[in-house]
Amino acid sequence: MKKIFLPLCFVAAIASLQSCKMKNTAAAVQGDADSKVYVAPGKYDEYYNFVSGGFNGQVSVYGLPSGRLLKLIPVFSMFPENGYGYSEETKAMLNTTNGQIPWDDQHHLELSQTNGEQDGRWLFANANNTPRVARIDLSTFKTVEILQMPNSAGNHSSPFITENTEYVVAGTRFSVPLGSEDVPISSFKQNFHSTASFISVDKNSGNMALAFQIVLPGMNLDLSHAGKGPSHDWFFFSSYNTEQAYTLLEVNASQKDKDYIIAVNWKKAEEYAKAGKGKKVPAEYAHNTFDEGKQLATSVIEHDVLLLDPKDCPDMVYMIPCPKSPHGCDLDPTGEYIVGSGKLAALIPVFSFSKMIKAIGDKQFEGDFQGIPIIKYEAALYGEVQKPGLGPLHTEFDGKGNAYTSMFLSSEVVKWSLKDLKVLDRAPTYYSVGHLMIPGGDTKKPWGKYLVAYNKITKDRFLPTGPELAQSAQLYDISGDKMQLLLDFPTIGEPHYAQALPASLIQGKQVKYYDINKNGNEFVTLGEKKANVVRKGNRVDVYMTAIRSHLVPDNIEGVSVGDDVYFHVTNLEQDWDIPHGFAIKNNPNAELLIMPGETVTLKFTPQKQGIYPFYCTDFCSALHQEMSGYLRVSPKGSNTPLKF
Ligand code: K7E
Ligand code: RUQ
Ligand code: CUA
Repeated sequence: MKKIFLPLCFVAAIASLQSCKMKNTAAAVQGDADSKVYVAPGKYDEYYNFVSGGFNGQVSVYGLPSGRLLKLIPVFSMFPENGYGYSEETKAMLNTTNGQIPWDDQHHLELSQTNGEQDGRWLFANANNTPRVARIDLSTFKTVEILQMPNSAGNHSSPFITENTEYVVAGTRFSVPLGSEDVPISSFKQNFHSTASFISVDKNSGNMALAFQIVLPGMNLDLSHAGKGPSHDWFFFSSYNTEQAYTLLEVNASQKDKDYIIAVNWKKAEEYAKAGKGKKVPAEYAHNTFDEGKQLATSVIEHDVLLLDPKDCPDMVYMIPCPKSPHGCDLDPTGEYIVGSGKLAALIPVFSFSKMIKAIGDKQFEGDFQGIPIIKYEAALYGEVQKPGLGPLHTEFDGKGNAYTSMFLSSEVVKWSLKDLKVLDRAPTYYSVGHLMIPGGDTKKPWGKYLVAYNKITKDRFLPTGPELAQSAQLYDISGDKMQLLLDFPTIGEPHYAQALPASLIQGKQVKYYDINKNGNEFVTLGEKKANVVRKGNRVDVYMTAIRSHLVPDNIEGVSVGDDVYFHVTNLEQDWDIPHGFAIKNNPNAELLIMPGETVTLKFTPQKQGIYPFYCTDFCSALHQEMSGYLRVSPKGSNTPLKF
């Protein structure tokens, strides 16, 4: 969430709030905060913290409690550090039905779960702009799959998962016509739809497939979370703009006093899909997978999708009124309480799953929304948290009966009790917190201990770096009754949601290098003696090896202007942390970074004759500077013989 537009009086109130906060930024840290975040040299952090990159399209990984940056994982953006999106092997990962899209907006992350607990297998990430969902393998920290969503735009309510990772769910923030119909924008009500996509995840391989889409009225699905325990079969979305406005949204989409939480019985939907209640319709979308054996990404275009219409599928979708333009939609660890965070509301409504089920049984409805029954507010309401603060956005849980809600406008984290809905504590954030995160805080088993606030506005928190600043995150100790601010740390891009898990869940299964004997890349070179250069027409394949401290072959002649030269570089090292790099002068496809045992390909189509030096870009040994060579490019048609 980047910006919230508000009535002017609101804005003025907030402006004064924020400016007074700015003056006492240093006052908040007390006690033994320093020792609680100090991770001595050579020691490890306790948690991995995966943080969405927002408009940088990547995922960053920090250690907690130190706040140290451990890695950037490229997902929806090309990445110069390791050649993601530049190498021939990875280009297809960014493929869509509109060609390669090299930069997206990444908002939410979810770690895979078994029985509602983190299992450390995969991390799912959404692309908000061009609707996509990615899967990252946590043994390699590599993006291994990206699935595009048809019939969707603004893939915001995504990628939230069901309790056993049966499905990853993706909901549409910007309603659009199904397919690519040419209709007037003013026909929003009749022609525009939001969709909830249910992507099945294979238990063993993790491979995703778009199982079905539920077609909903035109409105904005914002966020979501799956049920757990008693609510296992259900999935909950927040919605706004149920006014169905399509212009001047900041005013027109905030007129009603309530929008809705949308409750979807996905088990029922699954049964309807199996029973043939859906309609298969044409829809083109890309499905990209990275085969870790072949070390190659391929992209397949799918051609249809199964749509489920609530009109044909009774008892599948219900709506619960929720004040006012709800953003976060969060379920507590027991699966009984559903917290809607009305970003313009002065209270936080908490709904009860068991009351909701009873209300459905007793038909306690107050009409319908384009055919979807609306449950009476009071019939599903457990209670309201009164005066929690201004601008509630997101809620996480500590597993000890407490909820923590971020307050964008009053810049604070508010702790409250699920039992009696009383506010227990508040801690200021610097400034304007968006998401917050407790390790495991949206699962059945939160790990508690820490909370991180990901703030939207940084201002004076760090040394100034011109107009563009890093984003500010803040770490709190939540083990006691009162929250204690421990640490500020800068983050990359604009973090939205984040996840964290104990390091022990994934630390032991990290791949350290690839076994060269299992390298299934079509262009692998198994040993320097096999290094080779092969010409077919104007395509030249260079089978090159890299090992400390030379590239083989290191002199290549017989290439002409306009040839497509493919450097297939195999890193022969069989040891942890000995990558080699590869770069050649004047190549717009940039560079490579090759992990031990891996083969990666760089394409180069020289446009001018001359001598082109190439070299290893990663300082790999005392003779790293010597790890270089020359390519001779002759004029077109010169017939210089191949020599290497
Ligand atoms: Cu609140 Cu995109 Cu999750 Cu940002 S959204 S804050
Ligand atoms: S070289 S160690 Cu360019 Cu000095 Cu790097
Ligand atoms: Cu290999 Cu430097």
